[in-house]
Amino acid sequence: MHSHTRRSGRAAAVAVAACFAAFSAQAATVDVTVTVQNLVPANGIAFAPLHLGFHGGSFDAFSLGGMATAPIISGAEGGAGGAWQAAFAAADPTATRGTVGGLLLPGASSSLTLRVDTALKPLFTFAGMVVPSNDFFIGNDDPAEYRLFDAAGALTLPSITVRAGEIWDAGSEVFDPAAAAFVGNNDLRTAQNSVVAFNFAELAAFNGLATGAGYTFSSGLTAGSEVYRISFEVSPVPEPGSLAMLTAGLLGVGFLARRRRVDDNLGAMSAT
Ligand SMILES: [Ca+2]
Ligand SMILES: [Ca+2]
Repeated sequence: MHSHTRRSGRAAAVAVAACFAAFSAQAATVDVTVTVQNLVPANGIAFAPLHLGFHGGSFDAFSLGGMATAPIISGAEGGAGGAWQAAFAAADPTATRGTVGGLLLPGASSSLTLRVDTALKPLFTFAGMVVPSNDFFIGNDDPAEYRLFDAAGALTLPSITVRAGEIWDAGSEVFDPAAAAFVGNNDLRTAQNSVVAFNFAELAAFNGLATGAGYTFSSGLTAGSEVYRISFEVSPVPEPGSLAMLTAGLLGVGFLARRRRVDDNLGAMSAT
């Protein structure tokens, strides 16, 4: 009778281990909530919607010292980002892409949840226009700069904080308040024909202008000022397939437990 119990116990343990192994094989896919926050004080810079993607590393939208091309210009001039999204999709067809937030005013935040395969897409890339400006943006030059997930699928980088000294000038549009988004007519532009460079000091040249949100702009930034944060939160996704296997496995354990009781009863009966 005791040997029956031990054998049934081992079988149950094997069944549980098997179904949890099947479950964790699917656990590389998780729901990731991306929260963006504008960290600057009132009356400072705002941000256009953030274009973002989880990916494998093959999309590089721009480089320091290089001419800005259509993808990053579409993010930096006006913020629409259509060419950025299209170029990302072409370079990395399996990337999980999205856009979060509307016009993100000082102090505001916004969130988006995406389902991400952390094994195939451990890297994070982003681009968003800074306003008021003609062609300023935030984004990562190196596609591999932000690795969010380790090989086991654990989130190892819970947030990215952007400082004023990391704001880019695309070098594609000449500084001109009359043509700058948020304070002027964004449809006007004069080609700059320069290269991508760091530049936040020029933002102060918009001080005193009325913004599209109704406040009078005041930059108030130093290079170390935190201007933007992107935070990540992960929650598990039990997929229907693995959930069914888990349920079947647990039902199997129930069956073994019932059979053990029957075996024990039979043993007890034969002993009489
Ligand atoms: Ca680059
Ligand atoms: Ca410029």
